[in-house]
Amino acid sequence: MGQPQQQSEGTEEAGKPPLRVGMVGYAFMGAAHSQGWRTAGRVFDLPLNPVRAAICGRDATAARAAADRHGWASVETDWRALVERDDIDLVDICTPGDSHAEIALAALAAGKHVLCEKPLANTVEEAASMERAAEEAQARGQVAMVGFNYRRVPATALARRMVVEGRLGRLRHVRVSYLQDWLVDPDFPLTWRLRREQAGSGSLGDLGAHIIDLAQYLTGERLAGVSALTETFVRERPLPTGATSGLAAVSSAGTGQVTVDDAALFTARFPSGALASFEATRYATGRKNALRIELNGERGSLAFDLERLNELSFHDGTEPGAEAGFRRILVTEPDHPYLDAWWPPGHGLGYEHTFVHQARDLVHAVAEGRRPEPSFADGLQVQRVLAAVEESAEKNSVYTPIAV
Ligand code: SOE
Repeated sequence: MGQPQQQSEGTEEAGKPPLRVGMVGYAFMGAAHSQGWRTAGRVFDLPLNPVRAAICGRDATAARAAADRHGWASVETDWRALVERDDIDLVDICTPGDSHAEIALAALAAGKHVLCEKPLANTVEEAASMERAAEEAQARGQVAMVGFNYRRVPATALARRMVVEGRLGRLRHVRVSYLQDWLVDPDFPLTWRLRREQAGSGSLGDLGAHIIDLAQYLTGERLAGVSALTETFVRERPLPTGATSGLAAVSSAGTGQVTVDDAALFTARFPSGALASFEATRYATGRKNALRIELNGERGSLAFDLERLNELSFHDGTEPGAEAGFRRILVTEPDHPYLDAWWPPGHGLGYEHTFVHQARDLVHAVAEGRRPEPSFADGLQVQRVLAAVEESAEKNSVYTPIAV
């Protein structure tokens, strides 16, 4: 192990220097990121050619299987060895949050670019140290990005464009929720996502982090303060047997304590005066991956639902009242973000394409030595909002300003 065992696909792309990726983690997010690295250079004309150089996981057999399945050229079982390899340019961190800081700091110190899954870390302190290291590394030409992939849905990118163009005018309301239902069954086992020491928090960090980032990205503002409620509905769950993959797991005899929130609700203020509401839960029976956001401004409104991700609803408040109303924009056209490189007009995309777009944008940032978006500074700021939500919830919803 340690040396490439085969040429990974795409290494011979004419005239393009390689960007040799080493990925830590091979479960759900590892598979999603693999799709991104595999496809980005085939669809988009990139300045560098992403090469799936090495995948890393503690279980050698499982990591080898993931390498074969997703086209990675070699396998490591110790992330420290991966990070030190001379033939790796970028380290992609797809592990649970408790290892993000250690891996990212080592990778930046070793001169690598870094992509880190969300939330950036499990605590503000960890995230702050990562942000500092990323800033120093940026001065050396290294880049560090956090994986808030929902910025890369063409419809959300279009929404941002329309906000910047002033189509909504001054914003008054931001209404966001991220609803899933995979914890409704009280016998669903106690996987790492339900343990504070591994995941940092529950629905809040897993789903809330996405909608905080998306709301701040779309508005172009950072939240000023929050009032929050959190709840853990099922406090004890069966222990899982063996490895868990993605959101699936098998339970065994014995139970353990759930140490994270099951749901988080909070209201918030933006500095401009706009009011926001957020809801993150894994108990919304029947809602599978319903990330919804609505923006109401003086001139118009926009609404998006991830379960209908090729659509954006727009109400143009400047139209004559008798004809005005929400209309559906089918975000499948070449002049929409990312879509000129894909299929003929009218042909939609899905969840996995957000990871392709993420890889595309990161490759451009690396080639240009430019600070990518979302940066580790953005990830740190989201971490501060998460901490403020927890603090407010502990104090029975007391309004808690976000530390700057
Ligand atoms: C599970 O809740 C999960 O996979 C999250 O961890 C991801 O970040 C989100 O994109 C989909 O749901």
